Amino acid sequence: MKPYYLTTPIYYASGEPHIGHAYTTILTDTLARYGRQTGTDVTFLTGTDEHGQKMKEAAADKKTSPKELADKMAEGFKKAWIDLDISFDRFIRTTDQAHVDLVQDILIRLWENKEIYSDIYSGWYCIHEERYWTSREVGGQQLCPDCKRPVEYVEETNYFFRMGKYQERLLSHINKNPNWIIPKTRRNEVLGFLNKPLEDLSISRPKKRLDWGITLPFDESHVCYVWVDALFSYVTGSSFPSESTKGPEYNCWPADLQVVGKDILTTHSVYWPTLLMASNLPLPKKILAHGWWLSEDAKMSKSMGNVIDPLQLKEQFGTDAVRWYLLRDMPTGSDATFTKERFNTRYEELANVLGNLASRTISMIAKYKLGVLPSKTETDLKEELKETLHKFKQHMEELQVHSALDVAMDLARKANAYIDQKEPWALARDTAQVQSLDTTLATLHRILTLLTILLFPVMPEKMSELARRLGLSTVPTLNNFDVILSERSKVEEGSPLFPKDIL
Ligand code: ME8
Repeated sequence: MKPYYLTTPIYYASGEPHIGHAYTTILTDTLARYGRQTGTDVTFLTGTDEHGQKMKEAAADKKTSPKELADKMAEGFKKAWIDLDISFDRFIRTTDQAHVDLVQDILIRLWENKEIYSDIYSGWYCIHEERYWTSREVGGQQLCPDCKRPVEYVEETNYFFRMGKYQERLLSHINKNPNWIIPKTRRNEVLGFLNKPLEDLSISRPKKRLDWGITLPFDESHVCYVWVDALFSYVTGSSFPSESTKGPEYNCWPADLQVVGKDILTTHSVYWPTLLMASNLPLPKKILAHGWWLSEDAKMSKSMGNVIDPLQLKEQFGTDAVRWYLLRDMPTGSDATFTKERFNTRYEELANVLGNLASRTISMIAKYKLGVLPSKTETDLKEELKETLHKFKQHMEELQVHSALDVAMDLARKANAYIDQKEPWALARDTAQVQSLDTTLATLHRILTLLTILLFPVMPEKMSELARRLGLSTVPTLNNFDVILSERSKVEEGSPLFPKDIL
């Protein structure tokens, strides 16, 4: 069976990783970890996009070569993802030889099958967005409609991919697969885009203007357009080289899920599937286009100079607090504004609801049961647990991570209310209530154990710590929950899981 293959965009290696990149990567990581917890074999790809004009200019600015800059930045991205506990299986770089070979193979195939032709291109080009625009799109002021920078006029021989001829096939695919692009609002945007005739796509740049890219195998005076090069990295990344433990034949294309920001939805839902159709390769099964992190209502981006460094946040508050805030505060698919106040509110929720539940439960088990609960104790709130699990799974399957987290926190709130209602401290004073005390504490322990499972994909470090304090050998999975619970040992008290003095 092919593993469940999911990808993040490959980020431009011309700039440092910022909170937007971190969000996409943490979101994908959470889905990957959740998949593994449900027993799915998961392969998770991320990487860096290292060719193109932007990269060349960034290198020139830094007085280095594009390759040297790419080497440095790829390491920086990898380190950032390791620091943020991202469990990627493979990191693809578009300068990897295997990728260059794959792109050239595909281009030859497309050229021989007459999917590519040469023509003169005249029009406007935005270096920053690495794309051409029509006169109508750039308007009288000649500004890029996306990044608002001045565009330049170019007239050059170019190679074009016959994208237009796939318009009907693409439309029919989108219409037949209502969940191929989610959320619905984004799907509608793509359908709107496809209402107009789909033009062919320029897939080359003359080397006299840009020499930093993959050479076209049928014309050495051109390099491949950076987006075409970058998109195929998902295919390169799906096939693992022979030194990998997974063996030489291992290939997990098509992707089961491609997570992208809404800024790059057209490239992923129009350019990409049509290129795949022309290459006789299957389409990804699903594309999730999430919203933007904004800073005072503007998109957070390096060029706007309003980015937040996720590693700095991590230094101050710890990895899990950053992961939690980003996933908890942004409804998957919509925009959200990053503020320190929201960060604090979400962190306080962790401390007051989950941290409080954990410390109350563990200290009561330590105090009243010398740290050990009798095995096979009856538990309450069975329906609530079942309901939580059901809803949590449903939200995760619909990729509504924030709603899944909401459901988990609701259970923690209910458990706190259950403590107040049961008053275990009163039960502990009455010898006739031993059974009732055991049931209450076992219920709380069971709920916390379930919460370690549900919240582990978002907070792997803290939930591992909580599982340890609950006397569990490891964070259970949804499949071995009862086994791990039955093997629990003594609970361990400790300092608060989410100390508030860090805020
Ligand atoms: O576009 N909020 O790379 P890139 C949320 N190399 N997400 C954000 C964000 C924000 N403010 N800013 C960036 C590229 N992102 C190409 C991709 S893929 C074949 C090639 C995230 O470095 C979001 O996922 O500009 C967005 O789509 C991506 O970073 C763009 O990263």
